[in-house]
Amino acid sequence: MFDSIFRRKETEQKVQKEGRLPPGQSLTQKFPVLHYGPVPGFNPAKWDFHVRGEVEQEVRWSWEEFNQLPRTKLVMDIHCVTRWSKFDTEWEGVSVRTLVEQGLIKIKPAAKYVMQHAEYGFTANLPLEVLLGDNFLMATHFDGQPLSPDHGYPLRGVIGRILERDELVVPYFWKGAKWLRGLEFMTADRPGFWEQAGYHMNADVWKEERFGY
Ligand SMILES: Nc1nc2c(c(=O)[nH]1)N[C@H]1C(S)=C(S)[C@@H](COP(=O)(O)O)O[C@H]1N2
Ligand SMILES: [Mo]
Repeated sequence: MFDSIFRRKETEQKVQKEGRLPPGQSLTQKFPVLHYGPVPGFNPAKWDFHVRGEVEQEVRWSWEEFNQLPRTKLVMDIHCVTRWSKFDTEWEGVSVRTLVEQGLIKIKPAAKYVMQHAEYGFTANLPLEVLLGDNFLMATHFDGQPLSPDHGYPLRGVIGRILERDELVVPYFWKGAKWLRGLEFMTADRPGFWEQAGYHMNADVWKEERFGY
C-alpha cells in the first residue's frame, strides 16, 4: 500500500520533469470509470455504425463490416477533466483519418465540426481537424484486450497526447464517446452532452479549458 503510493508519486515526478503532466492534473495507475447513466448491452446483429451529415455518401457499417476496416495502434497519454492522467496507454482500432485517406468516408468541404453519437443519445463534439488528427481513434481494444463494457465495449472514441507530436491539439478525455455508434459531420459547432452541462467546447488540456467557452 505505502509502497504503491510511493511509486505513484515517483512516477508522477518523472512525467512532470518530462513535461508530460498538464496543469492541475495528477497521475493515476488505475483506470477510473466515468460516465452518465447505465452501461449499454451489445448485440452484434443489431449494432451498426452510421456516418452522416456533410458527407458525399452516408454510410452504415454492420459490426462485421466495421471489423474489416483498416486498423491502427496508438500509444497516448490521456487526461481526464476530473484531474487524473494516465500515461502510455495502448489502444487499437480505426482511425477516421485513415478512412478519409482511403476514400471510405468522403467528407464535403463544408464540414468543419464532428459530433460523435453514442448509445442512449450521448454526444461529444470536436473540430474536424482534431478528429482527423493521429491522436483520435475509434478504439475497440485497450492494452491488447477488447474494451471492457464499462470502458465502452465494443467501440469508443479516444483522444490524448502522442509523444513528440506537439502540433496535435490534446483535449480532455471526455471528448471520446464510449459506446460509439456514429459520426455526424457538421458545418457549425454544436455542444455535446457534457458541453451542454457547461464543459468546454474545445477542451484543450494544456490551456486548462475545463469549463465554459
Ligand atoms: N457514452 C458516454 N461516453 C462518455 C461519457 C459518458 O457519460 N457517456 N463520459 C465521458 C467522460 S466525462 C470521461 S472522463 C470518459 C471516461 O472514460 P473511462 O470511463 O473509460 O475512463 O468517457 C467519456 N465518454
Ligand atoms: Mo469526465
